[in-house]
Amino acid sequence: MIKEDLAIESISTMKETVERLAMTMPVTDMHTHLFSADFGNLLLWGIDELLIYHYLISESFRWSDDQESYEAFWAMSKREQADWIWNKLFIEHSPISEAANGFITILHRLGLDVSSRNLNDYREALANRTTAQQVDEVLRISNVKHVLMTNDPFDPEERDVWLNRGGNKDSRFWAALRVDTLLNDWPNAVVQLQSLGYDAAEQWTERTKVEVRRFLSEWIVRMDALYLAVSMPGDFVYPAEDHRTRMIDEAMVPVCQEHGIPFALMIGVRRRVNPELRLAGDMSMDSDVTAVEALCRNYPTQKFLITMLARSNQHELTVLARKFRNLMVFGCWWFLHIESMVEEMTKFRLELLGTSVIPQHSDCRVFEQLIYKWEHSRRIIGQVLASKYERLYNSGWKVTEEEIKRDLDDLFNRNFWRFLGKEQPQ
Ligand code: RAT
Ligand code: ZN
Repeated sequence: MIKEDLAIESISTMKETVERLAMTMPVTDMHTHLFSADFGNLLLWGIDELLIYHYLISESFRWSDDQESYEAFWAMSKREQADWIWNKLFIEHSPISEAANGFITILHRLGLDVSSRNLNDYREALANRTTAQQVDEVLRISNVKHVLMTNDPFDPEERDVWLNRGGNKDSRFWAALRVDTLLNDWPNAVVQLQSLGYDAAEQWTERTKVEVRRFLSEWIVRMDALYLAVSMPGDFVYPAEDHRTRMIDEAMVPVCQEHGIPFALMIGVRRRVNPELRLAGDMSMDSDVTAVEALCRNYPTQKFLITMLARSNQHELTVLARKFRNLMVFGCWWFLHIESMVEEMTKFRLELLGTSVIPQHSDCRVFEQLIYKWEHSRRIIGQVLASKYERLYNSGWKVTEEEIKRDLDDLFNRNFWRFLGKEQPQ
């Protein structure tokens, strides 16, 4: 029996409490493409970077005609590209889409005058800030406490930071070792491994296997990587008589187990359906949830963090998480990171899994995006959770503020850290 004086007595107080806590509780953002300031230019921030976000690039081209070539866009300077996008999405049309609306949320929360619509004023307002100041300010506004990066040792600029410049020194940032090339572009991976001094060959020999394991282990240790991560095409099949299955079974899972870390798979991308859009040209596709099922069943002691890109896969994936405790469903990824999908997915996830899910990650590429991605998602997650408490309340079950905090903390932080088997850092 809860102490009567602690129970929240009215539905409206309960809703206010959930909303307030959902908006303000510190969060762990378990998948981003952000970096700490230690990584120099790899950390993107500021007005122009925000406007040339690839989500906005593809939206802008909806308004361009045949006269405006893709090449002409890519030939422009960043500032010119930003001007072009600003005109298309904010001046000539209203910024209704999630990503365009997000830019407005950012301006608003940074204290800029949204109604002026003066892009140069916004640029100037941020011009005198240092990267370190902006990182502190954005983490404060967004209440993001821990940021997981996406770390690829095959990227020469990034590798240099890890090998020669002391790596990440900011305790708010954490590494995740990204392994896409090893799984999805093996011939290229072999060349890279060889150039880094690993004795790997295109043929999957015993020696190659040992060397791939050595590469993974060394980088997990060097980065203190919290998990291994890959994004996979929708036609990923497992198990199969192919390179991916061998790589997973004989190198990646054994190394994850040796280091006691989860393996994150983000499944359902179809890369470059329009190559002219470059990074903005990727599409989603249906995936086969049975690949995840087989992984979870084959490796009951290996943890898998899974998100999928197609809306059509979401329900089945959530049901699968009821069957396997080593499966943690996370985030509303990429094209699903929009108001309506976050609401729909959060609802059925809570209905099927209670609070044993990681409802969101940001996938930010530009630092200030933390502000809008988290603000928009927190609001929806808070509303969905409140509606669940309301149903309980109507049956006489009252919650306390401490219990609301506990539940939100599970969703926003603890489910991730617990799944890792780690204490949540202070
Ligand atoms: O969300 C994105 O920005 C995508 O381009 C991808 O980076 C995706 O999130 C991924 O990690 O593969
Ligand atoms: Zn991503």
